[in-house]
Order: sequence, then structure tokens, then C-alpha cells
Amino acid sequence: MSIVTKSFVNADAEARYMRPGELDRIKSFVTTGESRLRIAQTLTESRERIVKQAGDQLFQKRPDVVSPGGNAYGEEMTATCLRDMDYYLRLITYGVVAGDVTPIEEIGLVGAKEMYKSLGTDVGAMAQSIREMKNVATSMMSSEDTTEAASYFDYVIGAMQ
Ligand SMILES: CCC1=C(C)/C(=C/C2=NC(=C\c3[nH]c(/C=C4\NC(=O)[C@H](C)[C@H]4CC)c(C)c3CCC(=O)O)/C(CCC(=O)O)=C2C)NC1=O
Repeated sequence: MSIVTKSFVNADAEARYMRPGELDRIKSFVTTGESRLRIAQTLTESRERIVKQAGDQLFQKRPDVVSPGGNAYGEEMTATCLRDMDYYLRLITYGVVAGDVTPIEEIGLVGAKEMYKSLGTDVGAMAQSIREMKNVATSMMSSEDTTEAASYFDYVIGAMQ
């Protein structure tokens, strides 16, 4: 649900007008709209490059994950690892467009740490992969868009730690 829908659904449940604080959040949603849409477009258009370059950076810094015995060792597992990075980048575009991290949380973060633990995937390395995507992606953006975009990447990084 978007922040706009959420606000009036909450208000209507109590048969009241929206509160000033709710209208302020909607105002901020509207004023950041162009920036958020630009970011979502950049992430969408450059997704392959972002995942590829960030993957290269990750495997350089964490060669253990793609070495024998590593969780992403072998062509198939490396592809699965890059697929997970693409999943999170896609979820980040949802959050950016919604102006709300809830879709990222609900689709990709609830139970994620436990899942990765059971798969033997190092969540620290997973967090690093998001950090690398953030670096590659924000290098393509203006400083205004970088500030806005960073908060969504940082949210995922924080949740992985
Ligand atoms: C959209 C929501 C969503 C997420 C997030 C998701 C994640 C996800 N990642 C998985 C596996 C995996 N994930 C990784 C990822 C990595 N290993 C590493 O060492 C690196 C740190 C990292 C890449 C950066 C790997 C290698 C596997 C396969 C592990 C295995 O099969 O042993 C699996 C197990 C099933 C499968 O192999 O597909 C799931 C469910 N699935 C979803 O539907």
C-alpha cells in the first residue's frame, strides 16, 4: 500500500480527517517524487550492469564465497548469488517508488537472516553485496538522488546485520 492510501485508510478507520503529520508525510512523498522516479528508472535500466559490477567487487573483497567450500562456489551457485542481488535491487526499486521500505521488508527481509543461516550463506557477505550495489548505482546519480537512494540500500544493509 502506498503512503497515500495507507494514510486515508487509517484515517477512515477512525472516521477522521488526516492529521497534519500524515499530510506532512504525503507532502514529502510528493516533493521527492521526481527524484524517486528518476532513481527507479536508473536502477531498472542499469540493473544488469549494477549487479555484474557489484558482484565483481564483492568477489574481489570476499574471494572465500566463490572459492571451493564457499557458499557461491561454482557457476550455478554464483549465478544464484547474483540472482539474489538482483532480487534485492528489484525490491529496492519497489521501495523507492512507494517512498516506503515496507515492500522491501515484507517481500525480502522477513525471515531472511534465518533463511540465509540455514543455507549457510554469510549474511555479512550478503550485506556487502548490497553495499557494492549501492556504490555502483549511486555513482550513476546526482548527489540529490544519491542521498535519496542511499536510504533504501542502507535499510537493507542494516537488516542484514
Ligand atoms: C525476492 C525474495 C527472495 C529472496 C531474497 C530469495 C533468496 C534465496 N536465496 C537462496 C539461495 C542462495 N543464495 C545465495 C547467495 C549468496 N551466497 C553467498 O555466499 C553470497 C554472499 C550471496 C550472493 C551475494 C546462494 C549461493 C544460494 C544457493 C545456496 C545453496 O543452494 O546452497 C534461496 C534458496 C532457494 C534457491 O536456491 O533459490 C532463496 C529462497 N528468494 C526469494 O524469493
